[in-house]
Amino acid sequence: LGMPPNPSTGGKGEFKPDYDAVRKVVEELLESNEDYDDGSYGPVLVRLAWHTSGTYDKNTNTGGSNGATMRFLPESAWGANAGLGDARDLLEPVKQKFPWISYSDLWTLAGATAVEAMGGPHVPWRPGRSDYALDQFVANPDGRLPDGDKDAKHVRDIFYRMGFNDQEIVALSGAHTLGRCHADRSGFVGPWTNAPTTFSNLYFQELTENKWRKKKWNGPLQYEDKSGQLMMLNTDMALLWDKKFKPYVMQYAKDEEAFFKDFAAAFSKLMELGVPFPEGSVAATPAPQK
Ligand code: ZEM
Repeated sequence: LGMPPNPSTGGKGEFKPDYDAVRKVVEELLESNEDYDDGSYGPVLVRLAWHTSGTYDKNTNTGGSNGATMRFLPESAWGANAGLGDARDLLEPVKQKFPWISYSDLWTLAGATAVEAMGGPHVPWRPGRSDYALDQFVANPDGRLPDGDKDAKHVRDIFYRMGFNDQEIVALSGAHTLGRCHADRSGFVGPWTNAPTTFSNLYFQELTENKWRKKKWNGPLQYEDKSGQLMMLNTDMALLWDKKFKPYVMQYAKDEEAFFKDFAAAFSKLMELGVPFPEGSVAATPAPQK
């Protein structure tokens, strides 16, 4: 606390950043406001970690979580990032408490912490991101994040650009077991599952076992189940309709262990895209023995 970030300038007592202490404070924040959505900030923190990372373009090696560029306009005001101010604001006191951590490390660590705290797998995470100053980078163009009303080709265009394959795309999409859509953020409405604050493979079970039909309303194209309570985006349905995506959807619906393992690997990879980890930095810490 209040210690210099660089061990080499830390004087006699060597400074060791305590990332577990950061995790603990994030965990305490998750259910600190029972009036927020379904009672947890977990889902919106996972979405922050995803959107800060999902700007990555492997062809130009631009975008990604390094830099925490969502602190600045225009990225902070992209339509795709609507509502993520809640997540950034929630983490601001954590940044104040641990000034040595970068925003980019904090936002991704919070996402990894939230997944695990909500009952999901341990997501391998390592530090090493730094925050760009405003004059240190070229702003990412808008349009790098996916649109929910589009098709499988769009989903592939977006995720292949980051360097993911079909299996990883389906695994990552399982994050929609968490949280909900908000009319005032994306225009879509409702949760994907009846347990939006628990990380599980329920999203895939709903996708494959429930009956989905177009919602009749004035809002954007989305699907609803018979109860009208649960929803799917067109991009969610596309996973079921696409011959190459579907086998993974079926597998994850049946095998939660396989989903957890593949999600943890893909989410960890997502949060590391474009991050210049120092030479010799070991691969992200593996899951602890349980
Ligand atoms: Zn989402 N996502 N997402 N996503 N997402 C929303 C909410 C959440 C897409 C999408 O358009 C939307 C991934 C992939 C894709 C989460 C995690 C991850 C919402 C609702 C939309 C519209 C936003 C709102 O109104 O608040 C599309 C089109 C995707 C790919 C094709 C991936 C990958 C994710 C993580 C690994 C999460 C956790 C939420 C819930 C947020 C909340 O506040 O409850």
